[in-house]
Amino acid sequence: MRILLQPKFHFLSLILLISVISCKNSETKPENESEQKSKPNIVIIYADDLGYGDLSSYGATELQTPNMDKLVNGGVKFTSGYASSATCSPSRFALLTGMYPWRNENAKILPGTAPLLIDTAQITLPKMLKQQGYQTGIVGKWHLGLGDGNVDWNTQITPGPNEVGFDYSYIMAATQDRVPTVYIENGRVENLDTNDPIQVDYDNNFEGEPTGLNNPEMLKMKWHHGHNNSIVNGIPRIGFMKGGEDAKWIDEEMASNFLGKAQDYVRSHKQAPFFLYYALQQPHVPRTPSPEFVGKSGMGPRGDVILEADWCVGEFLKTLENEGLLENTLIIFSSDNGPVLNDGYYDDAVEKLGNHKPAGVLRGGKYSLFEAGTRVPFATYWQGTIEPQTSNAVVSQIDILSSLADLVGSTIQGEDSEDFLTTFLGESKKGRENLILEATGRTALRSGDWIFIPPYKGAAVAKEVNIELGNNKKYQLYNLSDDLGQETNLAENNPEKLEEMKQVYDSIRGKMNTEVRELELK
Ligand code: NG6
Ligand code: CA
Repeated sequence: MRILLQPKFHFLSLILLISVISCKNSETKPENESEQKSKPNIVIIYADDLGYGDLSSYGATELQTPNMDKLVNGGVKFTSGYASSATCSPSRFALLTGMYPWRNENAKILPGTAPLLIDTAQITLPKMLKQQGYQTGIVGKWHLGLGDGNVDWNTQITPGPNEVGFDYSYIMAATQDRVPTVYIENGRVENLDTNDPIQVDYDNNFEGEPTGLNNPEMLKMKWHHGHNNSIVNGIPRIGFMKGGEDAKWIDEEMASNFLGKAQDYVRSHKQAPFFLYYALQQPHVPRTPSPEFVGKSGMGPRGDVILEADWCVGEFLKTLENEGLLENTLIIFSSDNGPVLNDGYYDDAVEKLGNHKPAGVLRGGKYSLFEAGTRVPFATYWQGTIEPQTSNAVVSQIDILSSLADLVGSTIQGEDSEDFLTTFLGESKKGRENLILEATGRTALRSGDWIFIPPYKGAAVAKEVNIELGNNKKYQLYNLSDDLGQETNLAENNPEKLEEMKQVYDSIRGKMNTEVRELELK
């Protein structure tokens, strides 16, 4: 039976209807179906630096990503799904808090020693779900700071994910290219030998310790820009670290290690509703595929780790299936920011790219205010509940908090988070009217099909990564409906539209912001 929904038909009413129907056929339906539909397991699979064009379901022809495609093609495929930001920490902050990252002046790419970015009193996605009876876990990349800024890595590290709503955490502190290069489980470094304590410093090296800069002979991967501090597993990193030999991760095993922890979490928490934030570390640098994936893409390590990430998604889905949970689990799949090729190591990402277009038709990439910085693969999948479809609704990861609150019966709303539950479930095509996009502290506005970028000084292109940043001393205005690649700046020919966009932008972002910036440009 196909139930046609009025736009305002609420999802919970649908559940009621379904439960009434299922009562009549009680021999074929599980008794707790209504409970399962309002409190499904929730999984967010979140990739790191995966671009809008990196998936075959988003148009890639040179790479095949069948497992991610299963989520995208089997659920709602969002064509205008956004991360809040063009870099990691701000996007993760927004995902977990439902708040624009530019409201928090510390929401920038964080070093491994940064203090916890989320206030422990702040409402978060896992806290909200916990209040509704969920078990909550995170496995993978954190990059939201830990402790108070003066962490002793050899004792309990707190506050961290466990203090902002996660019952269970198995994380890397920052990024794969930043120290400390260790796994942290519930605030404790895994496999730490207390006789070999860990020290971390982002300013000064520890005496006598080799670095990428001074000891190129020790490197199996060469640095291109940055990334020339401590050497771990032959890979030079950002930041200095001493000790903790037994605790150091092996890069090539990271993907399967995180996968195993995510699978364990599902198996051991399946009795009651759970929320798992599975934050993949690929295809961020350093790109270190496991031996099975080396050379598999023909595109060098970046392509190989995308295939490996796809495999991880497939294995993870198999676990849900084998445990009988696929029909009772809402999966949200996305990426924290757009793609980058050379992000600081010589790894053939540029040289072996061939015809692949990591950003698809979009302009820019990671770090950019142009579309490819923040517009990312974004899909919601719930077998048996969400009908496969494509949606052009503008949605942001910021909206996940309020939307999931609606799903599980919470009244909590994130400060900037809009409730698009019906859109995420494929029952409506309504999206945001306005969305502020952020890239390394700068902001732009999407309103309808229009993009407004205020003037910014600074380089037009970030040379080392070879990405157009979106900076221009003039106002920029693009109409995405016929110019998805943002080639034609309509600002001068459309003063009225420009003014309208400026007003909306100022009303959200604050007029001060515009005035200060314009003054700086003079
Ligand atoms: C940059 C790093 C880059 C990457 C990025 C964070 C240099 C020169 N570049 O500062 O390699 O680590 O930070 O990426 O150090 S993110 O996806 O976590 O935001
Ligand atoms: Ca990232």
